[in-house]
Amino acid sequence: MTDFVYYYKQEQFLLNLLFGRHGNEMSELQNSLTDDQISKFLTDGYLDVELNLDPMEHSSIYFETDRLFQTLRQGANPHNNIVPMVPNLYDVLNDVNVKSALTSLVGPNYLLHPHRHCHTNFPKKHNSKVGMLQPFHKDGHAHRPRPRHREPRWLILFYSPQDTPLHRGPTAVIPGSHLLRQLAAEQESRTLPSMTYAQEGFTTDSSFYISEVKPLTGAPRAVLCHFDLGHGAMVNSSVLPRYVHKFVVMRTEEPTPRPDLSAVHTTDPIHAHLWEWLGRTCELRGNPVADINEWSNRLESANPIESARAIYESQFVAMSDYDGAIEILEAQVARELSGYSDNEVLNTADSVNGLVKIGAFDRLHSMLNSDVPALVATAAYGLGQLRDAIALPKLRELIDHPNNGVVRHAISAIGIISSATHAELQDTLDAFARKFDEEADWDIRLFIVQAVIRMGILDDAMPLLCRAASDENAYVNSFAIEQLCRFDTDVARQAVIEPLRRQRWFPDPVFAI
Ligand SMILES: O=C(O)CCC(=O)C(=O)O
Ligand SMILES: [Fe+2]
Repeated sequence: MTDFVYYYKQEQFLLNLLFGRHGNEMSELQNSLTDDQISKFLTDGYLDVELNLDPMEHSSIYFETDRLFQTLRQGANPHNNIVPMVPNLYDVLNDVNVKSALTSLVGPNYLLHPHRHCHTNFPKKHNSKVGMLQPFHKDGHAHRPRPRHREPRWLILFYSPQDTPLHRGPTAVIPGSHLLRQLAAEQESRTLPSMTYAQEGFTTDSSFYISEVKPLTGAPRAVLCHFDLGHGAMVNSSVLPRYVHKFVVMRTEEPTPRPDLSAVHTTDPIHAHLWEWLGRTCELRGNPVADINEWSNRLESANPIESARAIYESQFVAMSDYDGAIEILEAQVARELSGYSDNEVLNTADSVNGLVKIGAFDRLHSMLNSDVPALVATAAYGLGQLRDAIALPKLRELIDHPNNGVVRHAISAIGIISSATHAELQDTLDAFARKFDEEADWDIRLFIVQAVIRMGILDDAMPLLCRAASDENAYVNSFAIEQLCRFDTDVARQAVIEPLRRQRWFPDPVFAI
C-alpha cells in the first residue's frame, strides 16, 4: 500500500471518528477522567468507576449469576461464556462512565478481551477468620503470558454485583504493586499470606514489598485495575455467595500528545514517565539525581520501588555521564537476565527501560543482534518502547527465531511500532500473513492478530483477519472478529457472519441452564 493510500484511509478513519456515528461520543469520552483520578490510577493501580445502574439492576445481575451457579453442577463455571448467560452484564460494559474511564486510561477504540470470568467465592463453613482465601498474585494472561508494561496497555475490570462486606470475601488489592515486577522477594508462593488488621487497615506479612492491603468492600462496584496489580480473594465467612465478574481490556492505539490539556506535576519519576507516555506535559519536582554512584546504588537496591524509580531517572544521569549510565544499565540488564528461563515472556530485564529513557538506540540495536535469546527479547521489548521504526526489518526476521520468547517480543514490538509510526505496513503484513498461515502455536497466531489490530483499520489487513476469523482457536477468531467488526465493508461483514452464526447462543427458557 502506498503511503498516500494509507494516509487517505487514516484521514477517512479520523474523519469518521470526529464526525461519524461515534465521533462526538469518542472525543467526549477521551477527556472524562479528572487529573486526580488518573493520578490515583497511576499511583495505586486501580480506580473505582461510578456506575449508572440502579440498585435493582445490580441485584438482578446478582440473582441471575446466583441462579446460574445453583443450577450448574458443583465446581462448574461458564468461564468465557458468562455474558450471554447473564446478558445484563452488557449494561455494565456499556455504562457511559465505564466507557469513558476506559477511554481515558487505555485510549479510544479499546478492545474487550474475549476472556471473562465470574470468580465465585462460596461461604467456607467453619472459617470465620478474616484473611486471604487465595494468595496474592499478578494475573498471567488469557491464557498465555504477554510482555508486561507499566504503561496502561491492558486493564482488568472487576465488577461485583452484591454488597460485599469484609466477611463476604471481597477481592483485596495491594495498591502500587502494579509498578513492581514481583510482589515479594520470593517468587509468588501458594501459601496464604498472614494479614494483620490495625486501626489503619490491613497489612500483609513482611515478605511483601508493599504491606498495605485494600479489600474492595462495600456496595456493588466496578473497579478498573492495571493488569499487573497484585490481588487475591479473601475468605468468605458469611452464609452468602460472593461473585466478581472479571473482564480484560486491551489498548489498541498509542496515546498522542495532548497539548490542549494542562501540565501536571509529580515527585515520582515513574509517575512522571507514565503521565508523559499518556501524552501529558509533566514536571518532575524534587531533587534531581546528582551523583552517578548514588544513582547506581539505588538502581541495584534490594528495595524494588527504589530501583524502579532509579530506572526512570536514567536520562538525567546520562546528561552528565552518558557512557557511565549506559554501562551501569547494561550490567544491571545482564544481572537481571541471569535468572531468565528459556522462552520467557514476562521477565525481560526491567532496567532496559532506563536505556529506553536515555534513547540508547545504538546499544539496543546491538543487543537485538546478540546471540543470547534473553538479550534479544529484552532489546525487542526496549525498541518497541522506543517505537523505533528502524528496528522493523530485524524484528520481522526475529519472528522466525527458534526461541519462543524472542518471537513473541518481536511480534509485540512490531505491533506497537507500527501503531505509532505506520511505517512499512505492507512488508509487515506480508511477513505476518506468511507466519500466521504456517504457525502451529495458537498463542503466536494470537500475538500476530493482536499486533495487526494495533496497526489500525487497514484494508490490506483484511485477508489475514478474515482467515483468522475462522481460526480453530476461539481466542484467535474472537480477536479477529472483533477487529473486523470495526471495518465498514461487506467483505469484513461476510467474514464474521458465518463464524458468529455458529457461535450463536440460544437462550431457552424451557431448558434453562
Ligand atoms: O475471586 C477474587 O476475588 C479474585 C480472583 C482472581 O483474581 C483470580 O483467581 O485470578
Ligand atoms: Fe487474579
